[in-house]
Amino acid sequence: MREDDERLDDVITSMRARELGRKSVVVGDRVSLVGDTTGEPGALARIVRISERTSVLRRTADDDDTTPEGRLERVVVANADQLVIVSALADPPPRTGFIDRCLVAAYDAGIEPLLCFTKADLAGPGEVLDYYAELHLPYVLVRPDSDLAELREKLAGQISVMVGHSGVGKSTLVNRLVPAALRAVGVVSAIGKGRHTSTSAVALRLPRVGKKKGDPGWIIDTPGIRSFGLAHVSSDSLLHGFPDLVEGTVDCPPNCEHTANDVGCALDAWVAAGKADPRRLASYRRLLASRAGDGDPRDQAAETGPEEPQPHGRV
Ligand SMILES: Nc1nc2c(ncn2[C@@H]2O[C@H](COP(=O)(O)OP(=O)(O)O)[C@@H](O)[C@H]2O)c(=O)[nH]1
Ligand SMILES: [Mg+2]
Repeated sequence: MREDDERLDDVITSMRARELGRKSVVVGDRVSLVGDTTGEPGALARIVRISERTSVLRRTADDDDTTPEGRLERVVVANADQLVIVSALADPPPRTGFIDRCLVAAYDAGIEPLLCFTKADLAGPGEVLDYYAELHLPYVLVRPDSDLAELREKLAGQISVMVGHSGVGKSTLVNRLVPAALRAVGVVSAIGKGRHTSTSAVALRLPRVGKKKGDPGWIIDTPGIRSFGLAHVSSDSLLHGFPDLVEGTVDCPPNCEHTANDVGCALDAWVAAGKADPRRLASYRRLLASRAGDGDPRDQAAETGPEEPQPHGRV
């Protein structure tokens, strides 16, 4: 991404210079270029420096990736300001286990979350908003006939990363926000259930709409992110995604890990006293358990519990 505004839309082909060593360049990185930066056909620049990242969003490599990295955490997006968690209100229904996981990843990465509920023409947000009532999270509702002005306002001046399950309407939304993006809608490959057709993150510059002044922002589409590995997040950091539970841990014994097996964990009493929704504690503990487990990330599908439908089988 370029900083000098008048050349923001230039596309400059560049390659990593040898001095970068093994350091990888990811979407959102700010880089220093040398060489031919004219952007003319055939021009090639070199990336000689990656600026310090203000935020880092990681994911666990997919279980079915046969890469040598295996399940290592990989940086997918750098310097994002906002994580737009896209969730349909119906078809498929919202999965709070996935949203909770995204919230933890956002807070851990130092990125502000924004809930974006699509398919508001099919169902209302009452139930899911009730679940998050204590968190006072910013949210927007999207339906086919909404003008997206509210969403554009929240994206303005920001670098936003969009995540969400297959089928929730991400590509539809990106195409409406950035008509030139031409993202494939409703397409999944025939190989394997719900496989995405594309896995690389792509940054798209939001167009100016009407007479609005200022930077409309960037949106980063991440078709490849299907889960966030949280193995690197401590049980206390995991709590950042559950601010409604934090105060409840004050009376915990030292070194309490807050699992269901921790005798004397004060969270049980906190919930029993009606200070927080028991579903929130259950969700926190599912995340704790999935993080502790060394198993296949497919098992994370169990996180949302049997009470919720699992149309896509993965968190
Ligand atoms: N009713 C309704 N359907 C939608 C809405 N947004 C997307 N869809 C449909 O949901 C399906 C999946 O959309 P897509 O954009 O491919 O989802 P993605 O997998 O998240 O990229 C498509 O058939 C869309 O037409 C919406 O706001 N309301
Ligand atoms: Mg899509």
